Amino acid sequence: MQLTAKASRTNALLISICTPDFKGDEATESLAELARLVTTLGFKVVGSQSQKQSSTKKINVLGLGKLAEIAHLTGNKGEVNTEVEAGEVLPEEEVDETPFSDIPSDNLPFACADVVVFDCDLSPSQLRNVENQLGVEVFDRTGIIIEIFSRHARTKTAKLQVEIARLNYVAPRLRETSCGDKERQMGKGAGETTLELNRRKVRDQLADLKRELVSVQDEMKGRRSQRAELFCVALVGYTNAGKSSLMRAITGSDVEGENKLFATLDTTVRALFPITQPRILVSDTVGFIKKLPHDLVASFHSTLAEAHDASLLLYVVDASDPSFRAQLDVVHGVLEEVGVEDSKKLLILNKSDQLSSEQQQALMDEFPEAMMTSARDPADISKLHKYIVAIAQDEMIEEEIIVPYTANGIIGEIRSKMSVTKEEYESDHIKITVRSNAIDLARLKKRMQSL
Ligand SMILES: Nc1nc2c(ncn2[C@@H]2O[C@H](COP(=O)(O)OP(=O)(O)OP(=O)(O)O)[C@@H](O)[C@H]2O)c(=O)[nH]1
Ligand SMILES: [Mg+2]
Repeated sequence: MQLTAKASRTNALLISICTPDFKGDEATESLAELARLVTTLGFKVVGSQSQKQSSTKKINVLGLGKLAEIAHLTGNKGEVNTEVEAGEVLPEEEVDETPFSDIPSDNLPFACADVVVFDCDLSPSQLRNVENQLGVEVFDRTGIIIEIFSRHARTKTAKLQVEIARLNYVAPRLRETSCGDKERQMGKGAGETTLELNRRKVRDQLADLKRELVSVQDEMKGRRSQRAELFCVALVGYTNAGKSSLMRAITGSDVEGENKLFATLDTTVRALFPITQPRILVSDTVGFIKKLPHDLVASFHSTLAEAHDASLLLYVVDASDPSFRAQLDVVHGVLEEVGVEDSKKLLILNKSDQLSSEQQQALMDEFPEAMMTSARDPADISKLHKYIVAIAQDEMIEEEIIVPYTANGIIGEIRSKMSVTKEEYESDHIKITVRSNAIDLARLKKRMQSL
């Protein structure tokens, strides 16, 4: 599925299905997040509807009365089937309808919603049923997230990963819409239906993309192993928490940070600035979200490999967002799923400039180990820089090295790669005390033996 509606002129109506497992604040916050996702795509949210159901699995998702109501809001372009189909569970559980939630209702009555977006995942047949009856495009949460990822992917790896996830999402939907179409087409094999042809095309495309991805990933692996001996810090966290902003501030780089969801899809690696000896690397990673489609999690394994290799993980949260605790759980969940073991970690309560001093104090009482920052405050950035340097120093070993004056180039190499804490000049050698990681030290000793 691809968004065909023209984003700039698209009015979106959001639908929330509240179930016994998904209701109250959780459902309200999730709907607000869906509104942000939909806005990120350039749609205009014109309103929302929510309904209580026992599950999200009904063939029409909504009760028939609600469906007719929504059909009205979308301009009655489809045909609501009021006949109850064989096997359909009657909507007796359909109680306590909430006509409108607090998502923008200023445009109500809806001029007409052009698309309807559900805050849950729909099966291909549910999508088709609702679409037929409403006569407008219908999206589910995963479809919207995949579309955002498709639009924001910049590097080859991210594009390949997202395209694989998109095709996996599209494939079953393709099957449904092509069902029963026996028409012959160019390129079809003997006896092959359009459905089979389309399936084969997707399969071939997926195989090509996966092959390409493997070769790109091998390259990335090579680059990562070259950096293996350096101390690496990874910024991880929920989308929009401020990871890229902090990254930009502590590395003096121009990494993109934007007020849109999933601004970053590619891992960027930069050196901590002001530069340290040896260099410390910082990587910015893809942001997470609740109900991140499984395929996307899988496809971002390699992107998150940076976090996997990091010696220090900075968990960034937007402390001004009341739902940051739940967001942090999501981050822990995804990192666990991709097998990132917490090496050392620091919780960063970001966007502190949005909090009163009382709120800041309460959070520090709740999270005494955390660091409170505003990516906009140079003093906080310098505090974070110092913290990272101190942790990196802790990881290092201090050692005294005797370098004869005849050992050409070695002194320069030591000074450029290691942190020198003391130099004593003797008659025929220099005694240098360095702090360095074990790998660099072992390499240096080997090189000196061969002199
Ligand atoms: N007020 C305030 N805004 C911040 C702060 N840090 C980041 N922001 C804003 O929050 C928005 C999101 O910041 P990003 O740095 O793009 O967030 P991110 O975590 O990289 O987001 P993704 O790439 O989507 O995962 C931007 O509009 C930033 O300007 C902060 O400390 N205070
Ligand atoms: Mg970012």
